[in-house]
Amino acid sequence: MSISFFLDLGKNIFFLVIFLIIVSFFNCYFLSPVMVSLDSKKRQKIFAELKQFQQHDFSFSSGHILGSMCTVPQPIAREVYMQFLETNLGDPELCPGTKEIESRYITFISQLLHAPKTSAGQIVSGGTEGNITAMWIAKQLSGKKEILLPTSAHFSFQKIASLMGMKLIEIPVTKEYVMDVAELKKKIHTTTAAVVGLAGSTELGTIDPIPELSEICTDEHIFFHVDAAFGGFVIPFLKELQYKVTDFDFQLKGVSTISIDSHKMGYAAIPLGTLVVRKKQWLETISVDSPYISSEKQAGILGTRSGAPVAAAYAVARFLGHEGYKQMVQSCMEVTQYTERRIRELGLPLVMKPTMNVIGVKLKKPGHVVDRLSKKGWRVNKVERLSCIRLVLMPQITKQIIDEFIPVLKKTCEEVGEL
Ligand code: 0PR
Repeated sequence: MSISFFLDLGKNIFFLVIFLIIVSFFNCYFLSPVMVSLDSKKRQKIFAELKQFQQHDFSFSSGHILGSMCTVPQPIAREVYMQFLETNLGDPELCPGTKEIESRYITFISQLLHAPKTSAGQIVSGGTEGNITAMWIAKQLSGKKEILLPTSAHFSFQKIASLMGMKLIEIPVTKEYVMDVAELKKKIHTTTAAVVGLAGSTELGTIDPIPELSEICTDEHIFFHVDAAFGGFVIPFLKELQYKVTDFDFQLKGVSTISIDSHKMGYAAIPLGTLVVRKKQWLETISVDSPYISSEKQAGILGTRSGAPVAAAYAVARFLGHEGYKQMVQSCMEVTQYTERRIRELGLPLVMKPTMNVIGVKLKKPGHVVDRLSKKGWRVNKVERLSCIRLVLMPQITKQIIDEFIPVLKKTCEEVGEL
């Protein structure tokens, strides 16, 4: 072999090495190591792996989830959620645009609840955080620790008691499953920090006698929180649709705070709720100095929090508008009445006539029915306390789905001796 061959080879190797150095410099400089390594094969592998896990999940779009207070979000929410994925409302100066969306969304919620001009809203992750925040304010304002609440209250209050060293005093419910006002009156004391009323109970969707509770709390100067996590997006529209429902919002002057969830009947993506407080200055009682970020003070529990669910919920509200929500509630109620009729026809009793789109079906052993239904691909909730199963007729549930479900429920009840 001639010497020129070796010279050429050396030259080629030299150029190859230079080329590789340039490529690796380009990769390190312009692309992060993570991006470089995420080639399409690796992506596919990761997606396939995740899909395997996801296959085990029940999905709302299947129509087979009949016991959840959440729903498949309105399609616009999905797109907007992705668009706002990197926003952080915990540092509002980084995203003044998203902050503006948040304040517009709070205005929309406040108007829905007839909040006064003095009010303010605090975005929260859902009903649990809404209740915690409300009770935190009540504790700060009153310096007291006792919470009077119906036996039907959501279990998030147990967390509140544990977190804040507060004491829960349970008030029995009447035979209509709402808080017994006479019993409440007996329990009010100088140590009472707050009264809690439900506008859409978890188990049956009942509404406590909020107007009477409001009056009592006004007279006694007691903080009154309304948990409207579920009913907040239902009751205003039921009223407009001429259903007879109890008043629950800020038009009642004793109402101090209301929590309302967008990820339930607000048709938005998880996690999102709002706590509206009657007086803006109350938020100062749960604020701390936040010297390292753009806002001087930060109220509430969370620090870093995504703007994505807020923007998504705002888009849903803009898309549906008041009329859209009203139609959605109307159609949920039609499906509820249809379901009620079909269940009664089976010979199964209901716990009570539904107030909103939640039905309790009385059973001897609800747990057995729930387990069997689950194996057959249908999800409903068991409520052992009331010896019933709970169906929540969310927007994705149609009469056709109920027609599919009823024969399965009938057969299941026959198998376990309920029918
Ligand atoms: N207040 C009330 C009246 C509620 O019903 C709930 C939740 C909360 C507060 C707490 O809300 P977050 O869970 O958003 O913090 N009620 C639902 C329930 O227990 C929660 C839920 C939703 C459970 C969807 C299961 C499910 O698939 O049914």
